[in-house]
Amino acid sequence: MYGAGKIGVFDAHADCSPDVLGHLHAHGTPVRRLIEDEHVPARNFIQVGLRGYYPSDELFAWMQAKGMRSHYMAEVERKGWDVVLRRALEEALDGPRYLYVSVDVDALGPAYAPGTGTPEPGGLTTRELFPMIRRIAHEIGIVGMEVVEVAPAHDPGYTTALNAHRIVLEALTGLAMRKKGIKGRHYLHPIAAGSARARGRTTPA
Ligand SMILES: [Mn+2]
Repeated sequence: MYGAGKIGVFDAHADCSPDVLGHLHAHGTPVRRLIEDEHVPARNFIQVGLRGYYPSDELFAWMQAKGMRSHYMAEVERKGWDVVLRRALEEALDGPRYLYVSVDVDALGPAYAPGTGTPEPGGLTTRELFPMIRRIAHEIGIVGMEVVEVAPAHDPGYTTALNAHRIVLEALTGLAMRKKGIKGRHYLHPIAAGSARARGRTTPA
């Protein structure tokens, strides 16, 4: 229906291996397949949250050569979340009109999402990810989204399920704001955000 658009991916892993133990279709290969089979141009892939032992130098080189736009946690460490968030939002606005968002729950650190197959320390916090998802849905608009890699068997405290659920709600909130015609960047309810109180109002205007 929408054709080849853009894909915004939140993930600890680049998932662009040519194969996993000889298997072409495995959880570490989908990005490679999408690009090599020309479903989505590489430059329309925006990745946020990459870290850990992956990718290898070889994959680094492949990703660079293809022109993927990848944001590693090292970039967050160096430049701060606000800068990376702004860049990723700009990239999401660039190019094709349609944006699909894929959230691998392991983009969050294991403190926020222990229930996943390949947890990777040092990830995003919920306070970083939630506004990002809401802002993408509101300011850029999305045609679809998914939250993947929640593993209930490893999630005894429901932390991962709660946060995965909230990721979806943040996206729905952004879509609702868009539908309602709320304009501007990083809109927050003035009372909830403290602005109304700062002006001496304690009840809704
Ligand atoms: Mn992952």
